[in-house]
Amino acid sequence: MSTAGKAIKCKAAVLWETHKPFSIEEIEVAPPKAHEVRIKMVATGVCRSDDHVISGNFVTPLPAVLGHEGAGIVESVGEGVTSVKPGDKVIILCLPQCGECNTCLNSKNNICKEVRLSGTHLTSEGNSRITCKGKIVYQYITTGTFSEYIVIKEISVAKIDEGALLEKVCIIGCGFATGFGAAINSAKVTPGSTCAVFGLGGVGLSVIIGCKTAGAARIIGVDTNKDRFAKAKTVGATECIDPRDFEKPIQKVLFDMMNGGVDFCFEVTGNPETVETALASCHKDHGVCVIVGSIASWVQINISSQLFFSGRTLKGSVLGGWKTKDEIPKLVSDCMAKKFNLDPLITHTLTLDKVNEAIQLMKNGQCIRCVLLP
Ligand code: PAD
Ligand code: ZN
Repeated sequence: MSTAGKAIKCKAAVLWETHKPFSIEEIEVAPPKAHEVRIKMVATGVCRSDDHVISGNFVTPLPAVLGHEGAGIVESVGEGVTSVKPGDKVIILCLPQCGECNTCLNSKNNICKEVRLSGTHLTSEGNSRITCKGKIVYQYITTGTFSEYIVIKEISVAKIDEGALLEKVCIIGCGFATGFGAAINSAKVTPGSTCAVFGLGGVGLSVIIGCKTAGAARIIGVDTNKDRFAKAKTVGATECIDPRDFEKPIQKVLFDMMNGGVDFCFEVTGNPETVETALASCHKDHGVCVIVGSIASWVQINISSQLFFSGRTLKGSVLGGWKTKDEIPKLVSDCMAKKFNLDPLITHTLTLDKVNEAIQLMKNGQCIRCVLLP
């Protein structure tokens, strides 16, 4: 029997308060309104940005369904939806592409104005299509993929190849696209160059894959968790170092190793202190430093003015600079064409009801990406 036009009762992982575990709740997902799409989620990755909400580093209205890195199948569509239809395999875009705002019309930008206008809310009415025990449950960054069903705007979803393995390609929705694009689009890593990547989680390892794809000659992985080194080398790091193994500050180590610093450096730990370190690790005349790690909005960063008496560039990068609706499906096709391999990044697969275990594995540094199956 068709579920179109009716509310769907299903399970989701709801965060009621920060610093507390998720509870698996029965929720009600309303039918999609105009320009909205209801999706049956098939797989969703767990990203550090979800944990930033639990720990209070990202402030978002609660209760909420978190999760923003997912893939699924369209169940039904609201009026006026033209780019997807029921039965289509889709990837969730945690950064929308409305195609009409100044950002979307500018080839150099990807942070669609819709993400700022609507914030965490799904619609212009400031709503969510999810309720639990009669209360509105917000959808984190308009997505909320830790759920069996979600309703999102058409601009936040893209059709992908029929043959795509959703359990795998879901991580392209955030972690992979973010890291890979930071190297390819934001830094524009050049062939034969030298790179350093601070933080070897799912995002940092994806930066390494991007640097390798761009033809970098040396890629140095930097992490305080040595368990990450073998994996970093599998995906393309030429060497890995732990800052705690040196008496000198790590930026001096990299300066000496690389004759004045690396050509491209990436901060992917999310620590405010590492921003200055990563910038100082860049070549003083031409180094480019890209900040990928997310830092709480109220944190100020201290950077020595001397670092700017140089030719260094410091820049940010959101979701790898991709124009999401146009380009994320192409990344899925590239994955299917084996242009890159996501297997080393997915270390765990669990059912959605094990979401708290997945968060713990991430916090303990035991997993790279855990994919949850709703
Ligand atoms: P993760 O926690 O899996 O990986 C972070 C890694 O950094 C771990 O391996 C840590 O051991 C390592 N680390 C922590 N502190 C240090 C340190 N001082 N020196 C060296 N290594 C250290 O996270 P992730 O890969 O899922 O995400 C990384 C960051 O990227 C995180 O802050 C997340 O919120 C952010 C992010 N940003 C965007 C974006 O669009 N800019 C998108 C997605 C994620
Ligand atoms: Zn993410």
